Amino acid sequence: MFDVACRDLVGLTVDKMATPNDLEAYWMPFTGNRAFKANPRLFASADGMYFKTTDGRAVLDGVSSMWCCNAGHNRPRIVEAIRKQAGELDYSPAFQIGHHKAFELASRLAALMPGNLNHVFFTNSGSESVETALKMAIAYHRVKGEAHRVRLIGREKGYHGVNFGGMSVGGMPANRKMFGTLVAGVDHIRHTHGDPRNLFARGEPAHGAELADDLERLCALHDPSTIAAVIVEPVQGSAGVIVPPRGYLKRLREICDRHGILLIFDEVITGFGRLGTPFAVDYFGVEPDLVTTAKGITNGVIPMGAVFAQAKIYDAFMQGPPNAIEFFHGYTYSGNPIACAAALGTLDTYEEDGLLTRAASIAAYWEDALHSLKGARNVIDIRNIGLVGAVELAAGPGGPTQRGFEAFLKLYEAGVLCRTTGDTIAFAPPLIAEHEHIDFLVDTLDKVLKTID
Ligand code: PXG
Repeated sequence: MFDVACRDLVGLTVDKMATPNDLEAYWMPFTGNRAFKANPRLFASADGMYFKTTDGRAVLDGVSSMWCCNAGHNRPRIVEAIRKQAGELDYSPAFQIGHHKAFELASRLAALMPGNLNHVFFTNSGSESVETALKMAIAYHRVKGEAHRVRLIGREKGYHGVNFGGMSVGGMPANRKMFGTLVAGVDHIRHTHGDPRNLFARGEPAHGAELADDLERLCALHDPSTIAAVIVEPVQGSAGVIVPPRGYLKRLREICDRHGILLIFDEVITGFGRLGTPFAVDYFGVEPDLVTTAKGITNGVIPMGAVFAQAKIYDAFMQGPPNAIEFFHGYTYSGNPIACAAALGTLDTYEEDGLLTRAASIAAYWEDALHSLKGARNVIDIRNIGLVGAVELAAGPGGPTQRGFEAFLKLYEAGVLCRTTGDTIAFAPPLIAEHEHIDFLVDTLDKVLKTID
């Protein structure tokens, strides 16, 4: 049974499936399992900008898969690094023992990040990076003698992964509503989406910096001395590419400083070149206290995440007897050798191809191409920054998500992979994208939109 299922799944034709149960055992994440299994979409291989489906069609990767394959697919340095590492040191304990590549990687990452963000804690995903950063923030205040700072503030429409902390500070209702009371002591500032003056804004919208002042409302409500940290995505990704109003993030930083609150940037999507700078920290010129990353750190190829902490945070923990554990946190796979090798191969690739800044040189072309869809059927907003963008459709007669999902399916059939959230179609092509890829993506979307009622 297993052999049959495997052979058919990798054997390029789904219609040869032995029984419908061949797809049954796998409970797919964030997927309509029954619809998918009735009509599966399966990739067999990937190279550069393209996937190949099991029935031999090319699909342009319009969203770096899940916002992670920033250098495109099948990059030789990454493939070779993984292969070599597996035969050399396949695993090494993460606690009380080290290996060279984890230290080398942490140093290289720290050198990429501006300012004082020069200590790196390894995780295995964006969700784990977020949990790690939230725990660091609360524990930091405690080791500094401010154990009263325990509250965490997120933002409406925020996405910080799916574990309990990240879900609690997250602000996407569907991701929260099934899961009980979540973590206590969490509140949310308002999101920045929907100001009609910002519709079809190119890059950072002009209006709404004052929405950052909503943090003052929560400070007044809870007493700022009870707040440990505020976490935001510099650009909200999952909620549909919501670009911060000009000046908004600076203002958030100022308010945090005023009240001794740590600021966490969740750069799981914006990190590693997405905005045309290595990190959003560079793009917006705002230095948070902690930065969470994942995805592009290994080009998506091996699970890995990293939290960047300012020296003042690391230093605050380095007290007590030197052999005492300073931070009771970590994962079996923190700094896994194969993940480190993949990340080093990824950084080499980014450096050799200049990818961490390449989006800056293609952003204007991308912006013009995407905004050429203004006026297309059902399009009510278009947003972009760096090499990321979204086209928002009005909800259809079947309710929210109907048009969005139809667009996703039709784009896939027409050879373009996107992500949709509600009725927003999001794109974040690999940073190796050329004009011809952008043209194909936008032309295909244009054609698809004409077919959606
Ligand atoms: N923070 C942010 C900002 C994210 O975008 C996570 C944390 C969690 O990462 P992990 O590695 O635990 O999944 C994410 C993940 C989408 C989509 O298209 C977005 C993510 C993942 C999958 C799909 O909306 N973001």
